[in-house]
Amino acid sequence: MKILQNVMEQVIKRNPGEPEFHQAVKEVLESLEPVADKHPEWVKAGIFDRIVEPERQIIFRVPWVDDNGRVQVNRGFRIQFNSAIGPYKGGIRLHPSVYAGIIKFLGFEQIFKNSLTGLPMGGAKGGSDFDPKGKSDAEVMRFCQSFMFELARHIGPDTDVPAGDIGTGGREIGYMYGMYKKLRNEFTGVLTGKGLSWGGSLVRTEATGYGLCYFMDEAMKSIKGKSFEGTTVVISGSGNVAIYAAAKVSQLGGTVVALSDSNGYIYDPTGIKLDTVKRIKEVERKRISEYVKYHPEAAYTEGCAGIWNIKCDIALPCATQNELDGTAAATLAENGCFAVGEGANMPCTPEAIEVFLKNGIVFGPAKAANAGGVATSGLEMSQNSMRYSWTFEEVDAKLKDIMVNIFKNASEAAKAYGYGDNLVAGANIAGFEKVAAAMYAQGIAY
Ligand code: NDP
Ligand code: 2IT
Repeated sequence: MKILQNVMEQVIKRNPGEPEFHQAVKEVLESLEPVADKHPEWVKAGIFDRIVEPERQIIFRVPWVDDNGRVQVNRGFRIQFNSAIGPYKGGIRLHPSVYAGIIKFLGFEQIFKNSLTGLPMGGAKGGSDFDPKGKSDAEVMRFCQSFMFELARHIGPDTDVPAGDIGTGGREIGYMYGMYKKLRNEFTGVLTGKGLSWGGSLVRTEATGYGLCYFMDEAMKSIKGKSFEGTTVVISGSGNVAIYAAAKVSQLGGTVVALSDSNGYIYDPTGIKLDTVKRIKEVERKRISEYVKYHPEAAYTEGCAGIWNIKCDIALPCATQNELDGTAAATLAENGCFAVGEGANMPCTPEAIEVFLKNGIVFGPAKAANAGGVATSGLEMSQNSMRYSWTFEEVDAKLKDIMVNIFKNASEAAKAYGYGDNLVAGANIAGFEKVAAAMYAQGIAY
């Protein structure tokens, strides 16, 4: 449709040199063609033109002092993309690759993901080009405090509620929360992923990985009559999402044989021992290569891309964007892989997704499949507002319900618009329709 092509051209013109953002927008707009046909009133109200332009973009200086007394300067971002259905919500990424294009792609995807959860949350993302790797706890603390010193004035429990992402876990959320509280003199639910003794929710740590497995379990069951039971599973990454996806796969009867980090991957045909991985990654903060010291039956290979050559039934990319390309997808298909679930955000390239869809592989797109993290953040916000805590079982049951519902809504939307079992289109449409209706109802002032 000409109108959506014009929107895409405008995005490229306004956001030059930001290929990740272009990629994320292109995929969504392509899915939305039949929605634009069905809703000329949304086209007329400029919903498509408005939804690709962030409501607000904040870029700021983050100065801090390293352990040698030297002043370091990083760049901080918070992109508040859309608040049509609730306060802005989304994680903070700390990684040297962070620039506006990464935060925009993540913030844009977050709009639809948050909508899919069924909870009242708008879309945002933040971060910095700060690299936590190799930094002392004290350096990480000084960075986080400086970052929050500026960010605090732009966020609030009813305005914008950040959380974790790559490089931001419990430690970083703690340092940021401490600074926010000091600046505002308020104990509120302004961040999620907090510690359990100071307002955090049970299951938030496990939520993204667990949710990914709940989603894929439902999708495989409905589309192929299959489950995790007895399968061999390859998972990339070895951070928060990868570790708890691996834990849930084991609980559901599958065997995880590989994990990775940005240096390389481990292959343990007897099944990865997760206690060892947790100790190496969560406690010691070391490289995944250490694993073979404790388990000599496993092999370590330098370079992370080769992980997709391992024969498996199910692949769960849980590291970073564009980590699985068309060639890797073709290898997975040839090796008999029947399901792929995106734990990371946009880990599969458009060429890879095409291979999966053409080969009838059950494909769970990130917006739907990894929404369990932010959904449980939404549950943390609810508990904070009530000043109450649900049990592990209560939160886990709600998470599972939400993931099953996301599958149902994405699947129904795909079918309703003639996309069959294409959950990419289904998730984009189901997520979009709710936000578009809210924007339409609220008028054109923003
Ligand atoms: P972590 O920081 O805990 O772990 C990230 C993992 O991915 C590490 O193993 C890291 O390896 C690897 N990785 C990061 N960047 C790269 C890169 N450029 N190339 C290769 N490997 C890389 O982050 P999370 O587990 O929280 O996040 C992983 C993915 O899941 C991200 O895409 C994130 O946006 C997404 N996500 C996270 C959610 C959450 O709740 N945390 C919710 C939904 C999605 P190394 O240590 O070598 O850098
Ligand atoms: O990509 C994501 O959904 C997250 N990093 C989690 C965001 C959140 O607010 O919990």
